[in-house]
Amino acid sequence: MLRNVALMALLGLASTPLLAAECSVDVESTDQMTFNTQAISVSKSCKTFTVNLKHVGSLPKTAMGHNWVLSKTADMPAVATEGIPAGPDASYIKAGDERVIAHTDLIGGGESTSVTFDVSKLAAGEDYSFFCSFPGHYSLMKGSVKLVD
Ligand SMILES: [Cu+2]
Repeated sequence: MLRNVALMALLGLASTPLLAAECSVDVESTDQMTFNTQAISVSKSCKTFTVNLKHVGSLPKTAMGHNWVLSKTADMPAVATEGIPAGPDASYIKAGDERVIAHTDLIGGGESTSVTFDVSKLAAGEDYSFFCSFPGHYSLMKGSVKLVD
């Protein structure tokens, strides 16, 4: 009996962070102009999805700033290029750019930020990407975002 209670408690502890993790992801970015992931799966069962972005490097955001931007893959080059004139204070995102589904602020070494978006903004069968819109970064800093069951 005691053993069962202990086992249940253990299972309860183990399952709580797992469930919580399903609707969020931790992404790290570096001084080497990389993200530590190339693919993010978003479960259809999530109402909202949160991306926690951390810059694990030490370079300032003026030299090696990073953000996390979500758009359709086909829109990525234009969103990144047209975002450059907006500058770092606008996170290199053109004001009112409706192709941007979600984005974080631009951060530098040692900083963290996050963004939460409605999963209903993603359509099944559409091709989405995440990327960094800091000038010149999206050629290396990008990956796929997939809506999954
Ligand atoms: Cu970057």
